[in-house]
Amino acid sequence: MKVGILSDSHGNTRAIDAMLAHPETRDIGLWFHAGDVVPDAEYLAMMADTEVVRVAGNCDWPDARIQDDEVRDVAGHRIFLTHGHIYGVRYTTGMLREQAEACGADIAIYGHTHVAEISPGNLTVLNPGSIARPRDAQRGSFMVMELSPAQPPVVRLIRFSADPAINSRYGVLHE
Ligand SMILES: [Mn+2]
Repeated sequence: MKVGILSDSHGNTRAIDAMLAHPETRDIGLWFHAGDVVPDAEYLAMMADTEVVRVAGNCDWPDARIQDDEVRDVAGHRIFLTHGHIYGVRYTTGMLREQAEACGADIAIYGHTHVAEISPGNLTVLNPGSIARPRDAQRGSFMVMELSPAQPPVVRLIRFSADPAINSRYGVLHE
């Protein structure tokens, strides 16, 4: 199962359009949006015609239908999704890790920092960065993850720009 991961799109649907134009996104069966903002997750679900698991970020309006955390079982893995601000991720991912492990997750996804992270281990911790307002590079980023039962997740960070001229200058990086 191929899963897409993004966060912190902050209303930039042009960046979502550009992401969906990337060939890596064609066969994604499920998306995770780690918050900021939920309407973007709804836009993505409509444009990709795929379910998007979403959580509330600190920039999202309170909505009883949107939780702070979601837990989803996919292809033999348990994924914990949260924006991260309620776990203080700007300082440490310790509290986030504890909560994910308490849920029995082997993969934790968060956002909020706009800085991408891939930390493998018994608990794989992932932050896709921001597709709209990156703080770790000039260009935004998202992730694709291949999940198979009893296999560690295979994760790739993809950097791209919504501006085709910038992509042709730098190429689309796979990290
Ligand atoms: Mn945030």
